[in-house]
Amino acid sequence: MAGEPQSDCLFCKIVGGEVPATIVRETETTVAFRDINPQAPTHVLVIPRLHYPDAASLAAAEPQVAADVLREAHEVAQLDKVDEPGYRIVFNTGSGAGQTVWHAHAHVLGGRGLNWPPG
Ligand code: IU
Repeated sequence: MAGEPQSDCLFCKIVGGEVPATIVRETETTVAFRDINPQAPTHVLVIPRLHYPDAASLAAAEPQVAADVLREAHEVAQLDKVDEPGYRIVFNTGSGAGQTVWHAHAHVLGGRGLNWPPG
């Protein structure tokens, strides 16, 4: 059921402590951890503790938690001191956009020049 932990979801296992991750910050509603395959000096994933398959379904069902994810993304950027000159928050949504893990997550990327348009 939406919002419930999924036994086959890697990020639910990280939330549950069954799979190790390099945790950066935790709140009542979110967990932030370093991406296992970093694409920038700072590459942190911020996820809701609740399982929703993507950012859009999270925002529709739990708008406050979606806002928590955004707030935490900025906290992480400040913690890693990449908030200046700037950082990027990415929600890959759908396989065509490169989404591979079906538990909503924000990528927080910073610490190097970030091109636009993205690849
Ligand atoms: P995507 O937007 O769904 O493609 O992002 C999934 C991310 O999860 C991707 O950057 C992976 O490197 C990352 N990741 C991870 O940090 N730890 C893991 O065990 C696995 C994927 I599988």
